[in-house]
Amino acid sequence: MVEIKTAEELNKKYLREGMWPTIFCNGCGIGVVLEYTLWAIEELGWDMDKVVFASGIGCSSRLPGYINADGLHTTHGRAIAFATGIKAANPDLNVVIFTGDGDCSGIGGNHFIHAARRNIDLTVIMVNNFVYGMTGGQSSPTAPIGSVATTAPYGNIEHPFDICGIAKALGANYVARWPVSHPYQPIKSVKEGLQKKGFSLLEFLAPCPTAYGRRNKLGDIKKLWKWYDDNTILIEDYEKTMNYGNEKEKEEIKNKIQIGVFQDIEKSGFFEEYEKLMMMLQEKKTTGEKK
Ligand SMILES: Cc1ncc(C[n+]2csc(CCOP(=O)(O)OP(=O)(O)O)c2C)c(N)n1
Ligand code: SF4
Repeated sequence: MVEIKTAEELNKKYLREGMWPTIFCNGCGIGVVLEYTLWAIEELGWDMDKVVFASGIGCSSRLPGYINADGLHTTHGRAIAFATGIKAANPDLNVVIFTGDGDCSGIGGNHFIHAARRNIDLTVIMVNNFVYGMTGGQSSPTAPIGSVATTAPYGNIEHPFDICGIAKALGANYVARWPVSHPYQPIKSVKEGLQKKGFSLLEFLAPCPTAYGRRNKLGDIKKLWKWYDDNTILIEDYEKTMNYGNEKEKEEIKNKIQIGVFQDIEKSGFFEEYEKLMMMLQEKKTTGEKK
């Protein structure tokens, strides 16, 4: 096996060069989510013939098209439903979903909720740029209060959807959130999510300079990327400050977005339970037992 050391080598191994250039604008965070995912797959040494990528519609949902592997570019919000079918029919495949915040928490919200509740063995990688990017920047369910969008010209008045909080509450086996501005922890976390049996959610906070940063006056690309460092805090640091910090310290972090691993458990998933049920019924059939 050739050892991959640089991003160029990584791209050569995993991407479809014929699909270049990508549709992504300068400074967009989506490509970085792809890089982190590919580094994680490379480090795991996965056979790409055993991986299928599924996506819905949106800028982030274009990702499977760039990867030299089987992929399904489905309809808006429905990637998880298609992915569930792929996994049910081919349990040996690793099924990875790329989705946007609009795709996953808006139009596909119900699919997300029930796949997490059933702990279906899928890895969902959600690129959260706070807007419906591809269609020009409408406010999405994850948009921060006060953020400006084409549909919220005076600032968003809705409470944002905490996708990690929901996945955790529903008992998904692995739940993590990272900004794309941090390289190492996210790659480690993607590896953990990919390997985990049951439902995994990796939420990536990613800049969309075109439809979000510009409208919210977050500055040039460099400043916009720094926003993600300045406005996020590790879960452990947040809890430490909230428990032991003084009032000023608490005030400084209270609106920051928490990042890190929110849940890492080993709960039995839908397919494992289904398999057990089938075996039990088969046994009853063999022994002639009625109930
Ligand atoms: C059923 C349906 N409704 C609306 C659209 C229009 N549409 C295409 S992409 C998109 C926005 C996607 O936003 P998001 O999922 O946040 O991804 P991003 O583009 O920000 O990566 C919308 C609303 C569509 N294609 N299909
Ligand atoms: S519109 Fe936003 S999300 Fe879409 S490619 Fe451009 S920067 Fe990225």
